[in-house]
Amino acid sequence: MIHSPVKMSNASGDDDGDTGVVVETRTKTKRPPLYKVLLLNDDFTPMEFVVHVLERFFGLSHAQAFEIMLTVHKKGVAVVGVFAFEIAETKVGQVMDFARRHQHPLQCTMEKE
Ligand code: TYC
Repeated sequence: MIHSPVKMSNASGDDDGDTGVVVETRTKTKRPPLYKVLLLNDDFTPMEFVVHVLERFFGLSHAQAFEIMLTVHKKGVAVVGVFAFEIAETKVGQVMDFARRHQHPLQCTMEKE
């Protein structure tokens, strides 16, 4: 016997409940807010210490670190980097801790971009 490819309606109640309505969903992917990490100038922290901090905790080259240190020294403040909240928080903590352990008054803060 040959079966013909015909979709059969029936009255036997085996309907799958699919009404055929397609509901499209839009996935809203909000990027997480970013935070600027700022380094502040003071009159006491040695320049070499600041350069070391920038190399150590922000992965900057010596030249980049020196440049940012000089910007802070001349202008009072500079953005060192921009990160997600937890990363920024960790870096601020690492810098503050390191400065305190070496008895330097270096200040590092963060603010929402
Ligand atoms: N002003 C400091 C000095 O003359 C150097 C310095 C630079 C300190 C940057 C802090 O974030 C800073 N020794």
